[in-house]
Amino acid sequence: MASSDVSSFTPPPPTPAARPVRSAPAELGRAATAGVSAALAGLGAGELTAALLAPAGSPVLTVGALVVDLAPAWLKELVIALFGTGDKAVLVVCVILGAVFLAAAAGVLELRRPPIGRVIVAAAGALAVVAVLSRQNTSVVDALPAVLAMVVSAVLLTVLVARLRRTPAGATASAPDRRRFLAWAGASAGLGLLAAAGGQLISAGVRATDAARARFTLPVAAVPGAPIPAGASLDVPGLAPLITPNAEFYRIDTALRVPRIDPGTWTLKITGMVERDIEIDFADLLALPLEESTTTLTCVSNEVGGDLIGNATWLGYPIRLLLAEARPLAGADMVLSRSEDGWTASTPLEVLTDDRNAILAVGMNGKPLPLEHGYPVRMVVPGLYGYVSATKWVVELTVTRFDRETAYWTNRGWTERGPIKLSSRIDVPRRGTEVPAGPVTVAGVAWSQHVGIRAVQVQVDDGDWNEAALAEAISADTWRQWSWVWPASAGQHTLRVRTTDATGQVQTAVRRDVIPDGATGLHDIAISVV
Ligand SMILES: Nc1nc2c(c(=O)[nH]1)N[C@H]1C(S)=C(S)[C@@H](COP(=O)(O)O)O[C@H]1N2
Ligand SMILES: [Mo]
Repeated sequence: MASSDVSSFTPPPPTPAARPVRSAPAELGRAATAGVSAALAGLGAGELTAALLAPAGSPVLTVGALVVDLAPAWLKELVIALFGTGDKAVLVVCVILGAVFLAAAAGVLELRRPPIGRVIVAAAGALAVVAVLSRQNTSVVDALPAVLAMVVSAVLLTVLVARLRRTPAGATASAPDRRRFLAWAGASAGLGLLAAAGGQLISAGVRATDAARARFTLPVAAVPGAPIPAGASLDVPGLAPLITPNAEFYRIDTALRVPRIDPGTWTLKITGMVERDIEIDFADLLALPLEESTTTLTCVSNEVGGDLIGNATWLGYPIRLLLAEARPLAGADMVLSRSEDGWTASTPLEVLTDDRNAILAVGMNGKPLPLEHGYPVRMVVPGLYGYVSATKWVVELTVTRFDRETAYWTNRGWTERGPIKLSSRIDVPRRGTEVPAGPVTVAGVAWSQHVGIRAVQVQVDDGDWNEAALAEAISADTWRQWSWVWPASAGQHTLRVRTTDATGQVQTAVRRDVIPDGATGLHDIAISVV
């Protein structure tokens, strides 16, 4: 019997007459939902990327800033008059509402007139890229969040609208295709909102850190550093300044994003092979009698003649005094320091317990540590290359043994111990420059941290070594300036420098690469005298 046939219970396929239902408000609503969901996913991806990698590239904030720049003065005044200090929030809400409206339109158009929806997404993305790049101090990296937002939105818009087309018009809410579309749209929007919220949390942390650093005034040193003798600094233009300004101090680290640590939550743990675990917070540290000391930091990757070296006056607390409270156990020979972002350095325990100025530093040249130099707290250890000692953003010291633990760079082929090698550099005249014949001042720096410099000599071509005049020393832990007046004769010449440390060891001329424990060889420069 035909009437008992199961097929008679399935709804008939839509007849051509049913087609116009595609334009039903419900259908358009779903298309708008597709557009908005795709846009939320894209914006979330963009905001999270910005928070992680390129804070200057937040699509919402840069488009907002562009709107501010383009808005007529009367409108800005009106917004400020109406909303006061809430003006920024109003702006952000307006940008988001604008984006939602545009996204809904893009969804509808992508369904009805493809690919206009995608064209709208691409145009919005291009606008965001222009907004980013038109700001000062932004680079191509800052455009990444906007590009990513655009790509994610466009792909999801295509996917969602394709799903929508597969949904029979007028299908019930429980139809599988309908449900699948709603699941996709919901997941896109949900993940986007989550990512955006995550990005907000991260950048709120950033703002809190910056504000805390701005409010923080360094305590006065309980123990002032050795005074810097007037004669330590030579007045030679072009010579590296005795104290390196913070803004010019070399920066080396593995941090893609500079860690932002709220000093209110910062703590340092001393643990491992100790009789007593210790944990101190920032207020505890600042309440200790802080000491000032001038120490020259050097990177093991500094090539002969390179500039990965800088000298600063640090304010901090001796690590040996904290270790003395923790009481390292017999057999321990190393301290593994760890930064907030998981970087590690292995420092010989004896270097941190002898009487040198190995400190937990909070101040650099009279200022709180700059963010990129380790705010709020870093290690500074005279005599060792940075990779085995100068942990920035430090949060943990584990007392241990070299035969038990290894550190970030020692896992990558660099040696376990990293004493800084005796070295010297010519700063003036600059390599490759022309100087007039006659007396020419040659000057530079020499260093052998924690040992000290006894002499510097300069050689012209293959002639005799000439004694340079040494500037006064601050201490054995800092570099020393030197100068020599060269009676220069016309022609092409090579100037070469070498130094002798306080123990009488002469700097070797043997050229070695920076791997695995620091470069050796003499710095020379070619000069033409006219
Ligand atoms: N957290 C952390 N600390 C770090 C590093 C790093 O990558 N991460 N690099 C070290 C290296 S190799 C050097 S040479 C010094 C450089 O310090 P500066 O950037 O303040 O000059 O920091 C050291 N401290
Ligand atoms: Mo380094």
